[in-house]
This record gives sequence, C-alpha cells and structure tokens, in this order.
Amino acid sequence: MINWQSKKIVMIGAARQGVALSRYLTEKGAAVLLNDARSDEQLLTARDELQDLPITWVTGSHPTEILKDADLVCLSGGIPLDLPIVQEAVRRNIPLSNDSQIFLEAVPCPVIGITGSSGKTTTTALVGEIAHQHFAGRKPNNRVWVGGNIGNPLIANINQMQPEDIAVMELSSFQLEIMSSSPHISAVLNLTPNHLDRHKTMSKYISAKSNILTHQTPGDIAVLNRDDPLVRNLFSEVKGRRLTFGLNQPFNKQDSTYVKRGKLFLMASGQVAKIISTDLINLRGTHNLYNVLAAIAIAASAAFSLQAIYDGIVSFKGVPHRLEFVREWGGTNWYNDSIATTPERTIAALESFDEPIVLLAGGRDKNLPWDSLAALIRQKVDHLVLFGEAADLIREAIGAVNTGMLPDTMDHCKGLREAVKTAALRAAPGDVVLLSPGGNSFDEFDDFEQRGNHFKQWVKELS
Ligand code: UMA
Repeated sequence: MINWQSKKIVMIGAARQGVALSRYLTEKGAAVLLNDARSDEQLLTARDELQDLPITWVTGSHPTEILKDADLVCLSGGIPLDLPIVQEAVRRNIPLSNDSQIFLEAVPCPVIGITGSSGKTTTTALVGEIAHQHFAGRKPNNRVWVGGNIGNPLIANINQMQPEDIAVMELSSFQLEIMSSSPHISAVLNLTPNHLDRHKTMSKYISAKSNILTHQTPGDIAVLNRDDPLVRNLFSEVKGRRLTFGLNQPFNKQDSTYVKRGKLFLMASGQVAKIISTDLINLRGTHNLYNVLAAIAIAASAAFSLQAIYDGIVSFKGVPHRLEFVREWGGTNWYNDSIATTPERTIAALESFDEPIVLLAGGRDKNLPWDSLAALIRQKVDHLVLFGEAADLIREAIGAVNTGMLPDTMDHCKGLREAVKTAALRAAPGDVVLLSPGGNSFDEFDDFEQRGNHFKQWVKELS
C-alpha cells in the first residue's frame, strides 16, 4: 500500500472523480491541490462537499505553476491528455494517475473490470445483480460494490471494503488510457469508433481500451467478445485464462458462452450448462443478448453459482436511459435511449424493435459518420423527428423524403421538448416512439442523464 503521507498531489477536475479521490488522498495524509477550470461560484457544491478537509483550491484556469514540487498529477476522466497543463506535467516527468488506478493499487478484494464501446453500464449492473444473488444465498456478510465510470467512483467506498467482498467496476477508455494496473477479471465487450474527438485515432482508442488486459498476470482472467474482430485481435494480449462470448457455439470446447435454439449456454472446463431461455431476459435487442452472454462468462469466471446467474438475469430489469420503457400513451410505447450518443448505438436500438418506429434523433454531432444509420432509418423508421445541432447533418445523410419510401415524414424541431410534442402528433397506436439521438447531449443539456430525465418528464406530461 502506498504511503501518501506528505505527498504533494495535483488533482485536475473537481467533479465526481476529483472530489472522491481528493477526499481519499487527503484522508491518507497527502497534500492535495484541487484544480478546475470552472469558477469558485460554479464549484460551490464540490467545495461544500470537501469543506472539512485541508485542500488547496485553484480554480478558473489551469496555471502551470501548480505543478511545482508535485509528486503526482491525477486526472479526472473529462481531462484530455493534450490539455497544456497535462502536457507540461509529462514534460516535467511527473507521473499521471487517476481514481481507478489508485483504487486498484489499494483495493483489498477481487475486482471485475468491464470496458467496451457500448454495453458497459448494462453489463456492469447485471454482473452486480448476479453477484448480489450469489452472496445473498451463501455469504450474507460479504458485500458487492458496483461503480466506476457507471457514475460512482469506487475509491469513495474503498475504506469499507473487506477481502471477502467483490468490486464490479466499469472502466472507460479515458480512465484506462493512463492506467498501469489491470483488474483480476477483465472484460472487453466490443470495440467500435467512439470518443475519437479525444483519442484522435482508432488505434489509440483501442490501445487505451486494451490496457484493461495489459497488466494482468497468469493468475488473472480475460472475458472477450469472439464475434468482434477488433476484440479478437486482443486475444494475443491474454496472460491468464480466457473465456469468450458470442452468438454461435464455438467449434472447439473453449471456455465460452453462446446461444443455441433460444437458450444461453456456458461451456467451462469441458462441461456444458444451460443457463436460461432467451424469453426470460427482460432486455431487448441483440446487443443486449451480447451483454447477457458477457455477464454469464464474467460471473462464471468469478465462480458465482449457476443459480445466482439465472436469478440475477431474471430479476434484472435494465438501467435507466438505455432502451428504458417510459410509458404507454394512446396505444404508443415510449422508450428512452438517451445514452445513444453515437449513430452506432442508435442502430443497435432500432434493431431492437419490429414495430413501426417514430425516432427522435439529433443532439450534438461527435464527428462520426451518419451514413449507416441513415440507411437503416430508410428501412425501419416511419417518422423521423430531428432535433438539436446534428439535425441538418442527419437530414443530409438521409436525403429527400419521397412518397412510398421510408421515412414517411421528417420533422425538424429546435429542441427535444418540441420533438416530443411533434412525435406525439405523428405516432399512431401500435407504434414505438424512441428517443435514441445518435449525438451527445451537450448542445442542450449537461449530460445524457439530464436529457433522458427531461424526456421522461415531458413524455409523462403528455395528455
Ligand atoms: N474540467 C477542467 N478542465 C477541462 C475539462 C474539464 O477543469 O479542460 C473540469 C470540469 O470543469 C469539471 C470536471 O473537470 O469540474 C469534470 O470532470 P469529469 O468530466 O471527469 O466529471 P466526473 O463527474 O468526475 O465524471 C467522471 C466520468 N466522466 C468522464 O469520463 C468524462 C463519468 O463518466 C463517470 O461516471 C464519473 O467520473 C464517475 O466515475 C461519464 C462519461 O461520459 C458518464 N464517461 C464516458 C463514457 O462513458 O463514454 C467516458
């Protein structure tokens, strides 16, 4: 365990990760300087949360003078590595770290780490549910800790963790990029273009993600998607045991999960176990089937019981803002998929429905291509309601509305509220009305959660 006594730490970013890590390090005796580009006024909540601790605050900008005598610079997920102060720290050979790295260095219990371009949160939450079922039946005193990029940094709970517990941790490419430890069980769900505005190239993005495997040892376990060619490329990185997941049964008897005649199976050490029928899964779409297959493989790696795996899947109802059912209104079913901040995630959402669809798409463009989504909209969407900054780009990718071709109508609304009202006018009984924007939320909201919460509120107000 690192001795933090009198170490000088510069923490950049004073939101969830920055606040949690500053508390942890200060309580361990470090001298923490917390730096954020926001003003004191904007940081009132964070300052209030940490007011009992002797932390030095530097706000409003990132002056390089704060690096003087620093032993370590810790970065929040939202801090890009090309920020001048980070570049300067690198130039001065000051090591970089973050909440997840420091968590892995100090955690007393085994850790399951889950990453991927999509499905991380659903899979992390599902594995957490299975772990709860496992411990509930057998070891009532052991605790399950679910957190990380999912919303709550686990470093905030580390002091309560015991060796018999288990931590299930969602890890982002932003966190993994600078990490030098890997979890005991590491899963990579899929790799598709995302966050390229930050990582610049796909190979740098993959390199960041693959860090979840790089520092594993022969006693560790990797769970990988064998149907994803880019994840398959990571097979050579595996140091210990490997389990794979995918739709079809592998030809050889490798440790794996798969689907056969509507049932999900686990093959481990040459033994086959039927886990569950697909009709007992409460999550829609093939992408969610992958998430469940991954969760089974992860749970098996952690030696959770087959009964706990079954019970966990049956009781799991999904995560807010991910194909979340909002309400039935006038014979139409409304879904909130505000998490879809890339065209590729909107494609996965559209493929989850066979009903006629009214799609609300837009938000802020992330510089990703809209062509494949446009082609699918032409096949599957009856009414398209565009909103936000990306509306024109999506409209251009789709082209003109022609009689006898989908979409029947294409509306352009200024914001999401107007889009909800327009969708309500377009929808007919039997339709699914789906918010799955494809762009991020920052043109109108603080984050995808705020966007999804407003959407749910406005949908509930429809009368
Ligand atoms: N800031 C600066 N200078 C900058 C940029 C930001 O000072 O140049 C400051 C902001 O003023 C703000 C702070 O940095 O005060 C924001 O830091 P942050 O964005 O890391 O916010 P946190 O609340 O700490 O959220 C982070 C994760 N955010 C990111 O990785 C961008 C959250 O993931 C995570 O849930 C949370 O920690 C808890 O672990 C969000 C996310 O979008 C959900 N993640 C991406 C994803 O899932 O795709 C990676």
